[in-house]
Order: sequence, then C-alpha cells, then structure tokens
Amino acid sequence: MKAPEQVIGDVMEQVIKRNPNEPEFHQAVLEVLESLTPVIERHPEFVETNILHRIVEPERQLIFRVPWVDDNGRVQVNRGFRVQFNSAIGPYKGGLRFHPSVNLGIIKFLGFEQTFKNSLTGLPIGGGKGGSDFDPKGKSDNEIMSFCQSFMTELYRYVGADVDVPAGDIGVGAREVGYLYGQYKRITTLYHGVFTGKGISYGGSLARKEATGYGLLYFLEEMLKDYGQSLKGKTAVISGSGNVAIYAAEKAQQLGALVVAMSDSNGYIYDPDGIKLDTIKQIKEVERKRIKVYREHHPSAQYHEGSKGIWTVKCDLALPCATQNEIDEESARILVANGVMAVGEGANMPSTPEAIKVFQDNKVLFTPAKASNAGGVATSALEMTQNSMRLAWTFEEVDAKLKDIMVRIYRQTSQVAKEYGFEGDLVKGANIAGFLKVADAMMAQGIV
Ligand code: NDP
Ligand code: 2IT
Repeated sequence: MKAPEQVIGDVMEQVIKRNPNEPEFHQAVLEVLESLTPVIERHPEFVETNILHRIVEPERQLIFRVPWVDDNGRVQVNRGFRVQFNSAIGPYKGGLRFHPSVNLGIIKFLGFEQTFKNSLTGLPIGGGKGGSDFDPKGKSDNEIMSFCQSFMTELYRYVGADVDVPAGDIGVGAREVGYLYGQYKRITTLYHGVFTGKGISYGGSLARKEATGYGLLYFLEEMLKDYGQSLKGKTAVISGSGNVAIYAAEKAQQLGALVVAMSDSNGYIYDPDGIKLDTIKQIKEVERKRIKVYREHHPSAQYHEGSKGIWTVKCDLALPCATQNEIDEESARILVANGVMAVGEGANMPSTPEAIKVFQDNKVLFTPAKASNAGGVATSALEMTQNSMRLAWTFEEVDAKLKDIMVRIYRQTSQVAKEYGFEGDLVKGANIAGFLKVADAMMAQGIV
C-alpha cells in the first residue's frame, strides 16, 4: 500500500498533466487533496477503488458555440460551458458565470468546489457549474436577452429538474435567469424547476436573493460565538458590490457591525460613518453603474481607484465577496498588521493559499468559502423543494431554514476538524466533511 502522501502526489500529478493551463483548477484540487491525508489513512478502501482519481475527473464537460446578434446588427460569438462534475449525491447543481475571464479551468475549479459545498449543505445536490466568456457590462437589455436565448438554445439539452439545475453567479442575476428560463420553457414546454434564483412571480424562492450574504453572516456569527465574541460593534470591509456583497453587508449591519468599505472591479469606497446600503442598491441593482458614483450621493466618502486597495482599510472583519484570488499574501499581511480578527469568504476561493497561511499562522479566524458561502446553493435546494411541492414558503420560513443550515455547517465543519486532529482549522474540516459524504455515496454506487 502506498503512503497517503504518495497517493495524493500521484493524483495531483495526473490532474496537472490532464488539465494543463488551468491554474485555478489545480489550486482548488490541491487544497482539498492536502486535507485528506488522515482520511486516506483511515479508509484504505478509497485508495483501492481509486476514489481520488475519480473525484477529480468531471463526469461530463460541455463546450458550445453561442452566436448572437448585437444592437448594431453584428454577429458575435461567445463560448458556453457546463461542467457536470459529480452526481453521486444528487442532480448537478451550481451557477452560471458570465464574465470575460471565464474559461474551462475556471468553470472546473468552481464545479469541483461546488461538489463539496453542496455536500456540506446536507441536501441532495450534486456539483456542477457553467457560464460563458460573454461580458454583460455595457450591453443593452436586448443584447443580454439575445445572448441568453442563444446560450439556452444549446444548454437546454443537458439540463432538467432532476438532471442539472443551474442558477446565478458573477454576471448572472434575476434578469439573466428570467431570460434563460423563458427560453428553456419555450423550447421544452416544461414548467419545472430547472433554474433557481427565479423571480418570485414564477417559482422563485423568497430569501434566495439574500441567501449567500445572509448565510455568510449566520456562519460568522456562530463561529464568533464559539470564541466568546459577537458581530456587535465590529468594523467590516466587504469587497464587491454584487449579489453576495450587498446582502452580506445588509445582514452585517442588522447584526450590529459597521460596514466601512465596498468595491467593484474599478475601485473601492470608504465611508467611515458606515456605507449607506440603499445607495449601493440603487447604483448597482437599479442603475447598473460603477461604485464611484456613491460619492455623488455622499461627498464625505472617499473613492480610491483599484479594487485591491480595499484590503488596506483597517477592519475587524474582512469579507471577500467579489472573485477568486482577490486576497494575496501581501494583502493578507496588511490585514493582519491592521488587526483583522476574522476573515469570512463569501466569494469562491477568494484567498490565495499563501494568504490563508498568513491568516492561520496569525490566529485569524478563517472561514473557507465552501462552508461559509453555502447558504446560496442551500437556499437554491430549498427553492427546488418548493417547486416540487408546488407551494411557496414565507421569507421567515426560508430564512429560518437557511440559518439552521449555516449553524449546522459550522458545527459539523469544526467538529470534523477536531475529530481528524485539526482543531480550529475549518479549511481541513470543510474539505474532509464535504469529501466524506460524496466518497461514501460513490463507494455505494460501484465503479461508475
Ligand atoms: P455579481 O456579479 O453580483 O457581483 C460580483 C462583484 O464582484 C461585482 O461587484 C464585481 O465588480 C466584482 N468582481 C467580479 N470580478 C472581479 C474581479 N476580477 N476583480 C474585482 N472585482 C470583481 O456576483 P455575485 O455577487 O453573485 O458573486 C460574487 C462571488 O460570490 C463569486 O466568487 C461567486 O462565485 C460567489 N458566490 C455567489 C453565489 C450566489 O448565490 N450568487 C453563491 C456562492 C458564491 P464589477 O461589477 O466591476 O465586475
Ligand atoms: O457558487 C455558488 O454556490 C453559486 N453560485 C450558487 C449556486 C446555486 O445553484 O445556487
């Protein structure tokens, strides 16, 4: 029998060889594999049945052409993706990202993370992710609709309420989900829950819009409680100003924290008296403008060009809610020097491995994305449940279930970390707990 380290080394070598030029995918896989040494020691059957080699290989990867016509009558071509990563515990589930940086490696990293995140929710959902290198910025509603209809005209073949259920992610919100769902329904004549994050008038769940951000704060609250702390009076910095960031800020404020900075990909605003969230919602959700416009409404706030600078703002809580690898080692060191107490990941993989090491070496409480941002997909699964039952729960009912789920994920993650000798290390706890359920289901289902 090979030593666990060697098994992991072999799998990693294979991943790099099979998936060249996909650094984000390598990064996500390595972090999970590195956590699994003690699991492999306890479970030789995982090695005998090659579970690790199987779990890092997506079940299916779809790449397709998305042609559409812009407002000037020009034909545009984008590339569409859907990676159906793992269906051991349920139908593929995960969002769609529309951003010019999207490529197969990014979708694969997100699908891989999603598999373990979805497992942690305790709900029956497998892992998948998709998207396109289409850039929604500056496009008219008509262009967005054209693109979404073309995207769905291909994707519809591969999805379904019990097959694969997409949702939003960067660049895909209520407007895009509406156009995508409309086209799906038109082609298939099926009115069922093939998307989550739908509008409330056509099968969406109350509290789904708020769920990722609220869930992050419920998770943080539970963790801080464990250390005799609370959110009250804490200063928070939240990167991004999209769906996750806005509702993380809203719940942080409700729980008594002072949110002093938010950003977009151009720069960040600093408002020492506390960010006025109504203004942010108006600028971002209604007008779709840049965050620097905030200063026109609140002249005493500062605007700084460059999104990375947000991590130089002194805070107790740093909540990265924009994108992958947005906190590097240098930013982590600045946060630590400024006395940060906890870092809660709302975005997927927002901290580089070097940054995570800086936080953990300096005893900063650190919540990994696949645990602390699981509230979004968990509430998506609640939307699927409501659609199947043909009924709708109230906001309070969904929110209470979301809170229960986040508290349970925190407890399970910290408990599993302790059980495997990594007390306080939620990265290890989340990776191990997420992996165990998927691996167990794969073992039970044979070599498939
Ligand atoms: P949105 O598109 O609503 O918002 C994204 C925000 O992040 C915007 O403010 C955007 O700025 C900023 N951003 C995006 N890319 C970059 C970049 N390369 N550099 C700096 N800033 C950037 O997306 P969401 O809020 O839905 O998603 C944010 C993160 O949360 C992502 O990592 C996503 O995968 C993750 N997530 C989302 C969930 C959901 O339910 N929506 C669930 C769990 C995780 P700009 O407008 O300038 O591009
Ligand atoms: O990364 C994520 O968990 C999401 N973008 C949400 C996925 C979903 O299916 O709700």
